[in-house]
Amino acid sequence: KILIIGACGQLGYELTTALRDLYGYKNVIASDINAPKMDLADDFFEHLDVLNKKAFGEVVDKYEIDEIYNLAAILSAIGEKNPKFAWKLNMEGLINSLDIAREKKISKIYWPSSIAIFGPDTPADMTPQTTVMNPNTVYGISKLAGERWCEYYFLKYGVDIRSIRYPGLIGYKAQPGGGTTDYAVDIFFKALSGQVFDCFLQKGTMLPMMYMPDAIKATIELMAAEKSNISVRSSYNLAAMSFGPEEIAEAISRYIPGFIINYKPDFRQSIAQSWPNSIDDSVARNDWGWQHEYDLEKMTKDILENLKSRSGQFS
Ligand code: VAH
Repeated sequence: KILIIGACGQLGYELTTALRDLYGYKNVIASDINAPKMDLADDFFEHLDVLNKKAFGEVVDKYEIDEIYNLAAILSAIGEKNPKFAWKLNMEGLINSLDIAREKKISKIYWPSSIAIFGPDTPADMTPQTTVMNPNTVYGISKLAGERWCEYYFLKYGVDIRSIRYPGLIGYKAQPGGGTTDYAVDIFFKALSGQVFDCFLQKGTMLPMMYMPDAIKATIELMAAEKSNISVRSSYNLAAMSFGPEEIAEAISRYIPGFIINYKPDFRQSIAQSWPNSIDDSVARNDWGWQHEYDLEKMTKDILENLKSRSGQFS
């Protein structure tokens, strides 16, 4: 049985539905501190605060869980507004997960890291798996420290922890939660509703990005990989595409002529500038055969087609 922590989040919601399609919903227990979205509100949903280790252990025992995905986190932008809580949730939530995995002999545990673990003095182009990492956001600091804890629990206690350094994730099925890359989600909704889009990043701010179906595929592939093929127990670099706001706006205006983007950078500009332009993910490609499917053009087409059919617009 699988337990998803943070199942109502941007990644958690799509991972829960993908794993339920794969293994049957009775085998994938969704949990979150927030109320469940409608199609998660079934008898396999638990209200769970990942900081409450006792309740966490009780859920693991109740369902005889043997695989945990801990996706609970405060992301980069919100983390800068509430740094102490971001550190507490991101770190204590991970440590609780690692301890429960160790104490209850959980077979595999997943925890997401991020390109936010890289900092302003990290080589910014084709950033390698191992390099200088001096993050200057609390979110990045917590994810870098978390990677160190993951490797420690693997080496010292044999906990089978697996992790991916996600780029900015773009999906249309669940609202993102306060990240710096989330302009690339909001832009689609604004374009489809005919509004001008005010982008909180400057033109030309290149960032590594990935369409959610690729991120879900990579997560499932990594968790299914042979243990002997996994050479990285901190967290894997992963990449698909890199673009700046003007490029995604241009891709959208090919489908929605006249779409207008304005640039009104705010505090998130400095966060974005501290991250790489592009990522070298050759270790993931070598270890477990990672291969992305969506580039900017293919993603834009897929999102607009799905959002249009969903809202009945332009049908
Ligand atoms: C954020 N979406 O913006 C997350 C992600 C690389 C960015 O970690 O905080």
